[in-house]
Amino acid sequence: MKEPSHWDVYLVTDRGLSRGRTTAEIVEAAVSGGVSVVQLREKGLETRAFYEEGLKIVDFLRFRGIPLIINDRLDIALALDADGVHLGRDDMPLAVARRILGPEKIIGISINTSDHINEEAVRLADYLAVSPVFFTGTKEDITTPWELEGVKRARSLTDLPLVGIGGINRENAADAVSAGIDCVAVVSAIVSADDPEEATRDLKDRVRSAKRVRMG
Ligand code: TZP
Ligand code: MG
Repeated sequence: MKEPSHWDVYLVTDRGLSRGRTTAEIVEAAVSGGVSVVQLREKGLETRAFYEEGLKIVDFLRFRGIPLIINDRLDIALALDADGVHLGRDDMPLAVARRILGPEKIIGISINTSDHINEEAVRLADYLAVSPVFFTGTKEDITTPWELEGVKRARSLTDLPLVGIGGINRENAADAVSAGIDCVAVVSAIVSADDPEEATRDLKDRVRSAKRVRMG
């Protein structure tokens, strides 16, 4: 199930921005639109509620071969037998997470500066999330955006798959890919869209065409 290099569109959930639709409804729509991977991100839930949210989507995704990544929480990922975790700079150290989860699970790590890419533990990750690519109001504690020049720099520093997150939408997704992003991760561009299925499909089309151009 390790295929981050083939991902195009990565949905990161946010119940608060979903305009009254449940996370399960958003996930189903995104899957119909061709999403490559889903991250369950629940900043405000206690352990039990987070686990129960995961239960609502884990079998649906597994049955369709779409990886489920859990934000921050290794314990929840293990409890659900999810496909992996996404770790930020304040979460479990990558080497420890890899020891606990083993070689098969997917581990993604957020990269906020070029220095982060050069850290030794980074080679234990399956993908790097270039974060944030652009300014976004979705996450409060963002660092300075990479912008497209920064993405090009990040691309030159690693061969690992690069997931871009932060302020990506249908207008700029192709630019992010041309600069070196392999997969666009979005919250609001899907969860807040009038039609999350159509939004996913459109993002996917744009990412795939930009990749075709990049590959020549
Ligand atoms: N990590 C870095 S930026 C971000 C996260 C979770 C939020 C991205 O949200 P949006 O709405 O796609 O800009
Ligand atoms: Mg985190």
